[in-house]
Order: sequence, then structure tokens, then C-alpha cells
Amino acid sequence: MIKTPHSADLPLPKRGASSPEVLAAEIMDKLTYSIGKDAKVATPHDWLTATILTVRDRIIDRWMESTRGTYQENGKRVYYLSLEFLIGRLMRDALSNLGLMDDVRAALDSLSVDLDIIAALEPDAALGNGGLGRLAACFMESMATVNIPAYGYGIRYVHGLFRQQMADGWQVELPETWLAHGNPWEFERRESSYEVGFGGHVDTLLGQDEKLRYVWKQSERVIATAYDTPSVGWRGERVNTLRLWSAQPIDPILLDAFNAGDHIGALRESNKAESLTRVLYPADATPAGQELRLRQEYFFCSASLQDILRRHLQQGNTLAQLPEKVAIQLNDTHPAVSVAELMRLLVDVHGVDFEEAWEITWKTFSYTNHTLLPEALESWPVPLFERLLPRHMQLVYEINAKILRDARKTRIMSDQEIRHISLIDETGERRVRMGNLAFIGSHSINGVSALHTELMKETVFADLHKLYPSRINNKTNGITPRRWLMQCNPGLTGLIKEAIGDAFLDDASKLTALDAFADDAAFQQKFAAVKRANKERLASLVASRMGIRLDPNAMFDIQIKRIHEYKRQLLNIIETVALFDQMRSHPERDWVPRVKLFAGKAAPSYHNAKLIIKLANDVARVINNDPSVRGLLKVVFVPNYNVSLAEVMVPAADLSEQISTAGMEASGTGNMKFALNGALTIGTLDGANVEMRDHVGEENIVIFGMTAEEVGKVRAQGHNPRAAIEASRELSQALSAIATGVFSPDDRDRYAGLMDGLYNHDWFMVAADFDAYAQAQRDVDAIWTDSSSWYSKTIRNTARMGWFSSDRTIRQYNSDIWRA
Ligand code: T68
Repeated sequence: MIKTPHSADLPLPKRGASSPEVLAAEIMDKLTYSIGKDAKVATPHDWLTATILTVRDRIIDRWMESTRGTYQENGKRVYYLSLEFLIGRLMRDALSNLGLMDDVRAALDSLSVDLDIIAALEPDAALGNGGLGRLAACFMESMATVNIPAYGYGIRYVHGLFRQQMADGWQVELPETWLAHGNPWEFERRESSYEVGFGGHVDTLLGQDEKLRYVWKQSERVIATAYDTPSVGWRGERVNTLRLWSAQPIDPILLDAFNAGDHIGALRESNKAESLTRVLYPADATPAGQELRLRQEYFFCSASLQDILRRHLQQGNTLAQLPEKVAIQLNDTHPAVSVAELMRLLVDVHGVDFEEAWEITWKTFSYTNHTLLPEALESWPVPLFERLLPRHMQLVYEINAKILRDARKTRIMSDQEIRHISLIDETGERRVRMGNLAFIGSHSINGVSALHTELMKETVFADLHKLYPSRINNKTNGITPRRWLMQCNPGLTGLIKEAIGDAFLDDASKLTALDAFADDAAFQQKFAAVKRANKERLASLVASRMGIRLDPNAMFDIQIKRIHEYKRQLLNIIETVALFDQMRSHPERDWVPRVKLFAGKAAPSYHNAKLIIKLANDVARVINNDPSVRGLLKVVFVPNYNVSLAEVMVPAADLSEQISTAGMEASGTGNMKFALNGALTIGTLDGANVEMRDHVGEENIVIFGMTAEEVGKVRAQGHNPRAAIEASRELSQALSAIATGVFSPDDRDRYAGLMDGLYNHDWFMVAADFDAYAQAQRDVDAIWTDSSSWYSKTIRNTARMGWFSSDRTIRQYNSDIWRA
């Protein structure tokens, strides 16, 4: 018999103290014994893997300590369920959080290997689309940093977000293959496998207690296997687990079919199972809508909940104790089917009464909403939901009946309000409303900025808010200062340390001490020198990737984010065209030299977004080839935006474009990254921009345009964009240039439709906000021209952005919602 000692019996082994010599020896050891390579023939990739494995050992030491500690305490655990974790590269994160950066660099030096060269080979784990996925990644790091026992649960996509290439200025999507060289960060956990079923029907049985039991006879089943990646907090204080599920077939090959000569049919099951976790859906802010997406959602929710319950019960807890020991945060509605799945596990598998199960369920879950866009709210056709998840459909009806009954009893809800809170949308094709399911199944529902939370109460969830007035609360987003200041901007980090000491490394709110240096001429010069070096770094990246030369003396004006009409890259491009016109008409004026940089991906099926990318490239070609604006204006669309590119672009920005139509950007997090790194923001009063203005001071941010309230009013009245366009000479000239093919001589009508949209409805208020935006840009020019005023403002931005650390956000989640 194999002896299996109790988990706490054996002392943990531990790697010794780190020094460059010890680390170099360990790296050689990994190269030889784990990778099987002689240093003489090792590729840069082999060195990268050997280095990661060496660092990983040190993470494992702390990981095990954290896990043992959590088990012994049996305290409350937090589970963050998210279909996306946009974690990017992990090596620098780990090195920096463990304080090993200098020693590992020296160790590699002694082996004649350059840390920066091998670090650049690490693939970006792009398991997310944009803000929502990146927020989940920042939260994982902050939860470890503030010492919360937390697990992230998601999907281990084989292909993350597509690689974007440009073909004649058009976006082309190519598959992304982050796992091509293996993934040294993950541990496959075969023992943590669960069955997940789909389809079939529900049988009813009369139990010995005379109670009806429901038995779901599934027609398809797959295995979910866990892959764990450690998530290291600042100073390695705590290491949490990101657990991603991969789908495997129950029978990898149907041997009978194979032996009968059906070699393809023999693999059909296997292919079907594996296709579940093969690709990330590339649509953001618009739900993917297809059956495979609902399968992905249910697959990862079911596996995660089975895992959570197993751990909970293994610790000797009772099911009634679930809300006391477990907090499950739903990242948007993508994991909302969890509400029905937990009910099923409690009622059908564990025999809990429906009423008690419901009490346990809503007290355990909480839900974060990330968008108000009505088209983005997930809902599934009832027939699809019923076919795939027949037992969950029954439970949804039962939950709905109970909630609607209770709502009627309150006597405060009108019939129309009752229809709005129903889990079933009865207008047109019947659909299951996932937002309502997530809301009703949670004790806390939060928005991601103060404005967004207020709008949630007034719009999408007005009726549910009336019924449950204490559930909605705000948790303004944040970003981790480790990745978005210390790692991406070592120059600025060093300068801040020199000025105010290093307390801000452990507490970002201490950055306020930098305020005292904002008007110090000597400090301003050093701040400017750091910015300049970061701009040179970006310029050399652009030169090597695109063969375009950028002048670091020019203002770097940057808009990077997913391409979306509400984010208004179009407003920026049109203003660029107008500026180009002005520069040519008035060469005598003192123009501020600008480089307009764009980057971002468009959902493959989002026609207008792709057209906007093409327009940016068309405008860039014309402007960059016009000698009359040489040295004054340049436009660049940098392909394949991802986390690593952001880490180079953000520190290099002078001006940050946050110009969404007010009321439409739930929060934004890019806005925070730029301001923290000493950029001035030009933006609308939307999302977290509002709170940024409050923190940095209104004299240190350039705000323009309509407010959310004004946008609402104008839309209600029906606005006349044509009149606004005709009233603005600059705008009408720019639009007609684009519409008549000045930038698309090869296809003069290419942008006619896009421009028509502006003339006829202008849903995103591009025309309505144009003049205010153009004026704000000239105000920015004026500030730039007075360089001491510019640096005074940008230093104050860095000094006052500490509040937007995701550590603050996570502490608020913990004190108001999780209480772990
Ligand atoms: C973003 N949402 C918000 N969605 O747009 C942004 N959607 O304002 C906010 O700062 C951020 O969330 C974090 O709260 C998204 O990024 C998606 O990516 C998405 C993906 C799939 C389906 C729907």
C-alpha cells in the first residue's frame, strides 16, 4: 500500500536563498535536466523555459505555503468566475513581484544570455478581448497582493484572441498559438476532473421520502480537466491559483468505429469535446450568440462549481455554510448560468430543499455588470436553452415563478415592471435573460464606475433596483500598479523612488507625495527625460515593425483600445483630417507637431469597426506622404494590439484619448494606465473619467463634450446631425473629403456609407461633439507649448492616480461584498 500522509504532516521543501550564482546554477540545471539541452546548442526559447522553471520553483514554495495556510484556516474563499483572463506575459510579473529581477538578470548575464531578449519571446496569454478580461487579470494579482484566498476560474483556450495583420490597410485575423512551445507556467491536474453533461431529458422519480426527485439524463458528456497557473502577489506575500478548464472526450477514440474502418468517425466525439475549449470568442460588447458559446459558459461553470463544492465539503463544512465560506463573483453575465447550476447541484445532487437551496445560492453569488449597451445584454432563445440544459430550464422557470410571486406580493410593482424583471423575455421570440438571472441570483450587483452604477439603476436594472433597492453598489475599476507602472515604466518608477522614497511600492496612495515636485523645474526635466526615453523605445518598435520613423520631439497622442463606434476612434480620425486641412491652409501658424497613434482589434464580424481601421490606414497613407505637413503630423495604426504592446505604448504617451460618447463606456481602465504614467487625458465625462477628474483636479485633465444626461436628452428629442455638420465648416470639409474619396482614390465610395450614418442619425454623437473636441485639442496644444505647465499637470496626474490601484478596488469588494 502507498502511504498517503496527511497534508500537514510533512514539512515543505524549499529552495535556498537567491543569488546570481545560485540562480545561474539552477538555470543550467533546468536546461540540462528538464529541457535536455546542452548550453552549446540551447535556443533562446530553451533559455526562456529554463529561466521560467527556475523562477517557478520559488513561486511553488510560496504557493504551497499559501494553500496550506488557507486549508488550515478554513476561512472564506473567493472565487472569481470569468470567461476571460487577459494575463499577457507572466515572467516579468513574477520576477518583479518576487524581487528577483536584478539577480536573474545577473545570473543570465553570467551565462551570456540577455534577459530582455528572452523575455520578449514569451507569448502573450491573450485569453480575453479587452477591458473585462484585463480587469480579471489585474484582480488576480491584487487579490494575491492584499492576501485574499482567491481562485480564478476560466477556460484554457487553445487559441486566444486572434492575431491582427494588415493587408492593404484592412484587418485580417490569423490564429493565435500561445501554446505552440508548451506552457511552463501551468500544471495539469488530472485528478481534478469533472464530468459535464449536455442535452437529453429529465426523468422524475418518487423518493423514499415521498418527494419528487429530478434526474437529468444527459445525452452528451465531456471531461473538464484543470490546469493551474500560480498568481503571485506583490513581494510574493501570497500565491493564488488561476484554474483554467480544458475539455476532453470521455472516450478519446471510438475503437469499434476505428476498427471498422471509420477512422474519421472514430475521432468525432474527441473533436467535438475538444472544440469546446479551442477558441476564445472574439466579439466584445456584443454577445457571441451561438450555441458553442452557451456550451463554453455552462462547461466552465459546471466544472468550477463542482470543484468549489468538493473543496467546501472536503473541509468538513455543511452546504448550509456555503455563503459563510464561499463568495463567488460573476464577471459579467457570461458565468450567469452558474446560478441555475448551483441550484441543480444543491437540489438534485445533494437533496437540499428548493427554498433552502435558493437562500444558499443568492447569498453566495455576486455579479459585476460591465455594460449598459442593450445589444450587449446576453439572452438565449428558450428552445436552445431547453435543448442544451433541460433541467436548468425547469429551474429557471421555478426560480422565476417564485420571484414574480414575491414581487407581486410587495404590491409596489406594476404589471409592466413585473414583465421587465422576469427571467423570460416574452417580447418576440422567447429568451432567457441572463442579466436578470445574475441579478436575482446575487446579493450584490455592482457597476464599475460611479456614473455607470447610477445609470444601471436608472436604465437596465431600474425595475430590479426598485424591487431590491439595497443590492446595487459601485466598485470603481482599478489597475495593478505593479504591471502598469513598475514593470512597464522602470524609468519613472526609479525617478519617483529617488524623489519620494519607496513607500508607494506597497501603497499606491503614497504617490501623492509627488505632488510637491510638480512645479520643481529640475524634477520636471527629469520627468521629461523619462518620457522621452519611453517615446524613443516606442519609436524604435514602430521603426522595426513598420519601417516608419517617429520624431520623439512631437506630441505622442495615443488611442488604444478595442475598435468600437461608441469609443469614437472615428471622431479622432475626423479631427485628424480637419487638422491636416488646417495645417495645409495655414502654414504660417505655429503648429504643435503631433504623432497620432492608434491600435486595437475589431470583432471579425463588426463591419463598421473594420472600416474604421481601414480609414485610419488610408488617412495615414495620405498624410504621411504629404510633404506640406512633414514634421508636423504623422498618423500610425500599429497592428496587433495586445497587452505587451500596451506595456510599451502606455508609458510613451503624452496625450491619452478617452473620448467615448458619454454614458456608454462603463468605466475604462486604459484611461487609468495612461494617467498613472504621466499622460494628459483628453476625454468626455464618461465612465471613470469622471472620477479621474475629481482625483487629478479639473485643471489637470481636458474634458469636453456632452454629458451623459445631455446625450440622453438629445437622443430623446431626436437630434439633427446634418444641421450640426453644416454649422461647422471644419467638420463638413473633413467629412466631405472622406466621403468623396480623397483618402480612398482606389474606391471613392468606400466611406460613403460610414459618413451617411453621421449625417442621418449619428447615434454616437460624433458630429454633435466635434467642435468641442477640436477646441479641446487646441487647448491641449496651448498647454504643450508651455512646457512647464505641461509637466506640472502630467506630474500631478501620476501623483494623484494612486487611488485607481486595483488593490483599492479589491479591498472594497472584500469589505462590502465578499468579507473573506
Ligand atoms: C469593458 N467591457 C467595458 N467587455 O467596456 C469597460 N463583452 O468600460 C470596462 O472598463 C471594462 O469592461 C472593465 O470593467 C468589456 O471589455 C468585453 O470584453 C466583452 C467580452 C465578451 C462579451 C461581451
